Amino acid sequence: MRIRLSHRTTRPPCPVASGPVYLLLPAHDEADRVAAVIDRLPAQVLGRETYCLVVDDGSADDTARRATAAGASVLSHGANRGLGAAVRTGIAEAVARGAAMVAFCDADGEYDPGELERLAQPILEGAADYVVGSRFAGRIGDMRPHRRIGNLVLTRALRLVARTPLTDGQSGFRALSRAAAVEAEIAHDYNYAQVLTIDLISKGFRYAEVPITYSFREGGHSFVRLGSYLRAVIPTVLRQLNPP
Ligand SMILES: Nc1nc2c(ncn2[C@@H]2O[C@H](COP(=O)(O)OP(=O)(O)OP(=O)(O)O)[C@@H](O)[C@H]2O)c(=O)[nH]1
Ligand SMILES: [Mg+2]
Repeated sequence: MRIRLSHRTTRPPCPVASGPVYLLLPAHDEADRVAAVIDRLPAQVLGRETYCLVVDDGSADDTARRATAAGASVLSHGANRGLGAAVRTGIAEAVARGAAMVAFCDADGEYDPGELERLAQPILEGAADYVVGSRFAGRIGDMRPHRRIGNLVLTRALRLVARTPLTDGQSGFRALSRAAAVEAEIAHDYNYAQVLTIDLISKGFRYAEVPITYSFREGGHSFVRLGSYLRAVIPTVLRQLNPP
């Protein structure tokens, strides 16, 4: 049984796509926070128009209405399917709408869409296909101590598994070139953090990191619980590493 990716392959880089930039926000019960996140999206990055797409994953609150009022397009799952499923839905929709690049971040205000250009630059200049905003290479305003330790331990594990010197395996702010977005497969509905990175690196897409700013959510509820997190992620990663 494999516990690491086989040695890295790289594919010939695809030309940079033309078209707009999409910021996707997976959202579950973020009515009080989502509009402020949308408001921080610049109208353009590097000369490209930006659009905001919110995937409302069965929220019981007013998330969809508040996001629409703030100017985003809203896709609704109707029922709660999970963060991985929501990002999968949003990436497919952005690709269908002609995105040159698809970025996504939490809808709870922990990440700043004002920093989108940092993630966009390597992609729109043709230097990378998959860019992760690293909190540990950037500035962390507030992160609970047990979260910090958990993030560092899981990052170290992913670094070994993916054979990539990454510094933030669980970042919630990422961007994909159009080519990477077309081929990305999120292997389970639960989340995307590890499975998306393994998927894109195993397909030979070029990885890059940029420093970003992070501060812990000021309201609402986190869905992350370590026990259920590991029970969901570990079997899926092992299946990814050991395809039939
Ligand atoms: N689609 C979907 N999104 C979710 C679900 N649970 C949370 N989210 C959203 O996914 C993003 C990340 O979830 P969080 O709970 O913030 O996860 P986290 O950032 O690791 O945890 P915190 O640091 O505590 O916020 C947020 O925008 C949530 O609204 C869910 O079941 N489905
Ligand atoms: Mg969050």
